Formats: sequence, C-alpha cells, structure tokens
Amino acid sequence: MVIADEVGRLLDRIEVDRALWTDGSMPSTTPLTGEQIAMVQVADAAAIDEALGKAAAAFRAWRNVPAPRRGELVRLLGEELRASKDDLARLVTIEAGKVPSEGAGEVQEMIDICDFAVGLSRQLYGLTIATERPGHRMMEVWHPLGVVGVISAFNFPVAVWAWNAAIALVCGNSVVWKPSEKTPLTALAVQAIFDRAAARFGDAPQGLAQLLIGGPEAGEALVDDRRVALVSATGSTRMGRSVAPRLAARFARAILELGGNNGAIVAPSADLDLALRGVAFGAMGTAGQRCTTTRRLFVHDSIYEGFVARLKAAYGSVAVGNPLESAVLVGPLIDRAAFEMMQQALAAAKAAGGVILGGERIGEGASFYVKPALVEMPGQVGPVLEETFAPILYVMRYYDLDAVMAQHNDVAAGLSSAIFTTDVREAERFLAASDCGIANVNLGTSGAEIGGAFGGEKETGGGRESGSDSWRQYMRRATNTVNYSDALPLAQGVSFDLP
Ligand code: UN1
Repeated sequence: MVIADEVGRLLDRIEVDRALWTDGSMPSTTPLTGEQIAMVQVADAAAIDEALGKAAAAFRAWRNVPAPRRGELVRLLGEELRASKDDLARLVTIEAGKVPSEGAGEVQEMIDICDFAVGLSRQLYGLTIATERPGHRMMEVWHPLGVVGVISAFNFPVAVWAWNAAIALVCGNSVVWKPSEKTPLTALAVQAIFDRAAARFGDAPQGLAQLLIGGPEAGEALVDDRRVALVSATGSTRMGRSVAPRLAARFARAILELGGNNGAIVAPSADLDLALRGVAFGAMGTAGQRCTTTRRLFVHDSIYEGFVARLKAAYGSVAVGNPLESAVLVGPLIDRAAFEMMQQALAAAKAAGGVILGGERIGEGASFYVKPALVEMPGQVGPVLEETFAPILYVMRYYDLDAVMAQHNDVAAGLSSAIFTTDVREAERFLAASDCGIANVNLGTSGAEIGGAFGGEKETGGGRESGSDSWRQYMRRATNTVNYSDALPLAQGVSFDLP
C-alpha cells in the first residue's frame, strides 16, 4: 500500500489524470513487491481507430511546420523531462525494478536524445549530386514520412519511446506508442510530460504524440493499419518474427530491435580490474534484463583461473534486493515468468555440463529476486545459444582469437560485443571480426550512448535507432532532377528525336 501511495503522489506531481490509472480494467503491479499499484484504462478497438485517424491528421499538419520549429517542441520536451527527471526516474524504479541510478540514467537518455534531435532539426541534410547532363541539377530531399508506431518493452519503459519519438517528431512525423503491458504508468507519465511541452509550444496539432495502452491488439493495430508508415518495435525475436512479415506484407517500414546474445572476450593482455567491472556491470546490471546484457564470456586460458575466481567473488558479494529499501546494485526480475525461464535455462545448462554459481531465489511471495548466476560451461551448447532475459553469464575458456571469434559469431543474434585487451592488433582484429551492430574495446556490451546508431544484425533485426544517421529511416527520400537548360538531353546518351 505504501508503494501505491507513493505512485499516486508521483503521478499527481507529473499531472497524470487520475481516471487513467485508477478507473481502468488493467491491473498494474510493481516487481519490487509484486503488489498492485494501479488499475489502468485500456484503449479498445474504437479508441485505437480514432487515435490512428488523429495521428494521420496530425501528420498532415506537422509535416508543413519547418523542421527547426519542430525542434523547438522537442527542446521543450527536454526541458519538461529535466524538470520531472527525479519523479519519472523513481517511477521507472517502481514499475520496472531498476535501481535508482539506472532509473535516472534512463531518463537522462531521454534528455540526451532530445538535445540531439533539436540539433538534428537544423541538419536534415540531403545531397547535391553531380549530374551527367548539362544544365541540370540533381539533389536528394528528405521529406516527413507519416505516422510512426512505437512498440516498446518493459526493460527500457521510457527511453525507447524517446529515441524514436524525438527523432520522428523533428523529422515531421506523428507518433503513436504502444508500451509494454508491464509498464503502463511510466508511459502515462511520459505522455503527460509530452502534453505539457506541447501546451507550451502552443500550436502543435492535436494527436501529434499519442499513447495506446493495452494488450497485443494495440500493437497489432499499429502493425497492420495502412495509416502507419513505420513501426519501430523493441522486444523479443519471437515478437519480431510475428511483426516483420506483417509489415512486409503491406510494404511498411520496420525498425526492429530484437534479442541479443552478447559476448565479451577477456584477452591475455587485458586490464583485469577494468575488465572485471565491465563484465560485472554488463552481466549483472539491470538484473540481466537489457537486450545488451553480457550473456557469454570468453576468457583466455592463460588468465582463466585467476579472472574467473575474481568474478565469482564479485557474484558472491553483489547486493541484490529492493532498491527502495537499501542500496543495491541488482533489483528484481520483472515477474514470475522471467524467474521460471531463468530456472529452466539453468537446469538446461546443468544438464549440458555447466557448473553453476548463484541463480537462487532470494525471498518469496509475489516478487522475484535472484542471485545473478555465473555458469562455467564446457562449450557453447544448449542454453548458451539462446537469449534468456535474466542475469545468467555463461563463461567459457578460449585459446585462440580466430577460433573464439568464430564461436562468438556463431549465435543467431548480433547486437553487442566487447573485448578487453591492451593489444592494439587484437582489438582491431576483434572489431573487424565481430558481426554485431555494436563492438566495443575495453568497455562492456551494454550502456550505449545515444549519439551512435543503436541496433544489431541477424536475428536482432537489423534496425538502427538513436544517433548518427538513424533519422533517415524516419523520412522519405526524393531524388529531384531539375533541367534549367533549354535542351532535353537524355541520360545515358539515349536519343529520342521526334520527326
Ligand atoms: C534495451 O535493452 O532494449 O545500450 C536497450 C544499452 C542501452 C539500451 C538498451 N542504451 O544498454
């Protein structure tokens, strides 16, 4: 009850309409204790249809607003997020179970992408291209795309919306968001924060950024409705397998951020203190519930015993528990299903010859706290080949960099990767060989900054979000050629002379 009271205070301060989270039919619980904290209103089919109609109309108005002016709205959003940072971060802790510094970090990522997008709003550059025809000019112009659907997962309940929405908005699009059913309250809070920015902006079209809370049908509507030009979906590879063909069937655009099975390598020359911290955060941070979490660790035979002993000590001493009650580094798993999947993976690892440290449940009741598990494996077999969304680190011994790179790449996902080494040749060989969208040297697999393009290859889905030139996916490119001569030379020297 105490947590529910605090949630009420936070939502009131962020000015979320009480009816939205007290009068609804969908219960919302906190993984910290398992208790119910709200009853959230759900969008039915009529509400979804209406929202998509409004989003389409909002797009038609917003696309005509000059991009730097669109950036002003995102600048105000960044200001509002700064003002609500502590409250929103606390809600992230309560609803997703993140420890406070990670909750705050997530909101900081939203602020960072707003800053990035504001600058971008004056830099949506196209190319001018040399033409082969005299008296002609050829150029590429980027236009707003349409309604952008965002489907996000529980583990980054607010930042993923921001990576997509901040960019989509400066690109001239409207946004409709379907958050995870496990995290509706943080989504309501973000919507209220956005609405405040829009009110300060003054003349933003109604329905420019909307929220659809509900089950799979809301996500399916975004995927199947022709009014939605692009769907950016974050979640499991299983979800991607259902979403991708449906989007392809109507030739809609997709940005897919799916599973990861991220590997890190600790080489003989590594700075082992640094590697220890990098691996520990990558594997145990966010209770192993990031798509960038380190799940496979390859340690060179020459340093294996010493390094793994230190890692085991770190696993033995890491503080796990309710982040509202004490200073911990690892919070709860999101729910019972996550706990059961973790136990199944550990049982499979044991059956495949794995030696397990940790993995036990701490406490009982409706919340699921576990000791992070370190599993020494005889090879890359069984559950090591799959992503289990829980803190399990499979540790393997290696002898040769080329061989371990082949093994590293021999999994279905291709999101993030890392090597710890002080040997520049080895570092470069790793960067050249990793088949992931993210490859790091002397830092862990998780915790990317927003300035880079974020995403991965193979079953991770191929999409890129956030920085660099990811914005291009949110726009439509037109190649324009203008003839300012009084002749009509045809390309490739073709002649077509009428008699
Ligand atoms: C995710 O887990 O869905 O690099 C994304 C990171 C974060 C993003 C994780 N910036 O770990």
